[in-house]
Amino acid sequence: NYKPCVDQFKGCLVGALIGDCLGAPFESNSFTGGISMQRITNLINPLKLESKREGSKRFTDDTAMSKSVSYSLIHCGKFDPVDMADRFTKSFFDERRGCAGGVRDGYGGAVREIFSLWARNGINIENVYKPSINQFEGKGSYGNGGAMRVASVALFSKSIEECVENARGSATLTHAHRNGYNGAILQCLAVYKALNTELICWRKFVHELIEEMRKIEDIENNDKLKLTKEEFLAEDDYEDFSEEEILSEWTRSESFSFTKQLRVIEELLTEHYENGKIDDIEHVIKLIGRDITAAQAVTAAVYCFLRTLNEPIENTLYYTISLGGDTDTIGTMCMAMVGAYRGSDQFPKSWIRVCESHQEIRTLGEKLYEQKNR
Ligand code: R7I
Ligand code: MG
Ligand code: MG
Repeated sequence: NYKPCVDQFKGCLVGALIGDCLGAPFESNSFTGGISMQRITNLINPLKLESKREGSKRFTDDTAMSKSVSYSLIHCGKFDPVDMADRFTKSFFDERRGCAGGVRDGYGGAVREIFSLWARNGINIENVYKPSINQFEGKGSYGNGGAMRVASVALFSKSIEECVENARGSATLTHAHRNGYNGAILQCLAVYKALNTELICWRKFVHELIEEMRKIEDIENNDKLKLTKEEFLAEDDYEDFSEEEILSEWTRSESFSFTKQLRVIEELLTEHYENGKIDDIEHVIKLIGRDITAAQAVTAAVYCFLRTLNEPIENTLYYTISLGGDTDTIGTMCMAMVGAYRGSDQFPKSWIRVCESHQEIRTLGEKLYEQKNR
């Protein structure tokens, strides 16, 4: 029975911080192609960053909210929705007041409304989930915000079952759409497995995630989820749509499931590892995507992690950023997996040093380790 060490706990949170801080400058939300490797390595190769000031790369909402999740779990010793919501709200408004050096970048539009409602109405166990449930005509947000902040839930939880419950609960505070919280569950399970597997085999890793998500998404009992992507597309005329627009329709549809997208990941990885196919970023963008939905971003993070599993650790972030789109968030999720698997010692020192609050983040990893091993 494998027992992860403290460096993996630190690595998970430090990785998430690096992905956010170094991925953020590349974030784009328009339908543009990938980003060239040359541009990426020019800007963030470890040598280049050695000359930058310590802490000069600022984190965004991804890390701001992750910190609240970590502090809440450490303080309460369990997932407490009211305490967590309270920390999200305080951190959002404190930073807006300039307490931490000015406005924090990047919060989603819908999630800001939730903070305002919590601040106005007060937070208690009866009303804490109401704002998120009421969003988007009662459907809830399918943004990736529940998943982007879930890594420490994986460090904290002691079993798959605990991961599922805590990830669902913490994500639903702001993301009540099925894809919003199921994406957080998938991200949490991927980090949990990365942390607790001594030697990862990509095929086994994907298989196990498919089996877990099949149960969680309850595919067998939902007729819409039974539709394949091809069957879904056959129901309408998408002739004038670009491939990325078609993917957007699919990933926002009622027929989307993570289970199905994990099978797409499996196929892409087979092409890469077994058939020796040359990488085609545009192909990956068309099949998986990389936008602000949990549906696209979480699957992209899992794919990038497994695609670069045995390469130098820098390549994982370079590859992730090369997809373009929501680079800070896919970066933070993917690098949380890498860090949980390989430990914080594996990251280039200059990468850690340039990130804002890297000491504080490392300490949070240590505390979560101590809490689990007490
Ligand atoms: O998901 P969320 O916290 O945003 C996280 C992203 C990350 O990339 C961060 O780095 C940051 O850049 O933002 O915030 P939400 O506001 O819940 O969701 C993000 C956006 O997705 C919303 O502002 C909406 O534009 C869109 N969205 C939806 N649109 C239509 N219908 C989310 N859910 C829906 C929906 O159900
Ligand atoms: Mg962000
Ligand atoms: Mg983002």
